[in-house]
Amino acid sequence: MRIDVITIFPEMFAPFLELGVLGRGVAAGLLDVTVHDLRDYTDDPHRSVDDEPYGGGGGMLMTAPPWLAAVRALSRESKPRRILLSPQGRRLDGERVAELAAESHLLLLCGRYEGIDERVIDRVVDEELSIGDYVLSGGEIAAMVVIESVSREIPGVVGLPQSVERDSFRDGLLDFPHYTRPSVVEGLAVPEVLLSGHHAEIEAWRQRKALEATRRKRPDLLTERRDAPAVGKSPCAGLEEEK
Ligand code: 4FV
Repeated sequence: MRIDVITIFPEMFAPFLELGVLGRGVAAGLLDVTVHDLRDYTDDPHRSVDDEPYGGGGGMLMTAPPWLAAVRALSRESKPRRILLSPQGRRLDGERVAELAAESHLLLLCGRYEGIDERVIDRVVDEELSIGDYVLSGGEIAAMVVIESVSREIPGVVGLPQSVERDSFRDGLLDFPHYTRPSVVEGLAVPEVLLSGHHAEIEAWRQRKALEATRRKRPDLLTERRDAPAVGKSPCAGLEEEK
């Protein structure tokens, strides 16, 4: 997968693209991410990218010409999915991440200031995407959320495929609790079943705990599931909550 990012702060991405699971995926060529400076697409000596909003209202707005030039320049070879990170967008969720991971080329537009001239959206944006109902000072962090979550869907990026398979939300449930050494922490022991070696019992216990955690922390996920068309055997079937 190819991902291009347009921003006025390209330096924000360097460490993010070098470290951890994502860094290894990029180094292994499983995804190729290129970050572009919007100012390289300005044609004035001051490389300016913002101006005052018509109609007043304070703050500055990003002007259209640099964005139109940048997006068109980066859309010549292949037709990327052109995504503006913005609070007006559809909320990013696991389902949309999986869909985006099936694309061959993403072009992520990171706004700053009060936003971008609407005519950029009219002319060269396929989709607006939001990471949440709050206002950031820039789209860069939202773009990183997209890159990180989509990269985990690319085979080989996350070492153990089953650890992605078991990710929260994968089957609409939150994750089950995890434990590692030491076996006792401040008097709190690891649940016996996990030391039993009985894989079927461990699996059943994990399913029960995942359901319990979802009911307690995100009951909305269960209503979503209940309304979703029944596909195959529901993992909740016969799983009475452990008191
Ligand atoms: C945002 C969000 C977000 C709005 C104005 C950047 C800022 C500034 N992006 N999900 N929430 N963007 O707040 O994606 O230009």
